[in-house]
Amino acid sequence: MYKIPTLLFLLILIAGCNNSVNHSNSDKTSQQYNIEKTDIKIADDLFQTARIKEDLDGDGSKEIISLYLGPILNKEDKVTVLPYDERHIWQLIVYDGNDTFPLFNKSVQSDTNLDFWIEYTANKKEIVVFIDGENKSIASYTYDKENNRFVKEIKYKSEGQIRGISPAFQKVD
Ligand SMILES: [Ca+2]
Repeated sequence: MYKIPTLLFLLILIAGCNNSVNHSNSDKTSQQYNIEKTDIKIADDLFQTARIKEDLDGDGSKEIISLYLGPILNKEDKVTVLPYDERHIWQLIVYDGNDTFPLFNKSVQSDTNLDFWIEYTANKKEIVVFIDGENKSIASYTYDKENNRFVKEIKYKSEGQIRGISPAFQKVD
């Protein structure tokens, strides 16, 4: 007797949930991706542009977050970034002991810039990645302790390029 109304209620509930996901604000898109630990070798012709130590998973020891750019020419102690077919490679890697998590690993147009920083909220630490280039986006990466992986969430994305913006950002309180 109760099965059909219960099923109907569930179907309405599921339809309602889907509806709310599909009708997100068009100015802000939110997409989530899981980043599993993956063995990765850093190519010799990549240059480390930034390195931060932070305890992202709360186990008391700090992970290393490294940003690489390439390919480069390292000649007479002078490092030059070479556009290869008008493209650059950016890699953002989290090292946790022997585990590596490639948060970002892409070949992009050579005028693309990438910067990252850590945002501290009450109960989590987010790695925020800002990409300015053929496409620009702001994404956050948080550690998912239960599944030992990172969750990437694209907060904003757009086409076009920001010009003349200062590379130094400050958290807005
Ligand atoms: Ca840790």
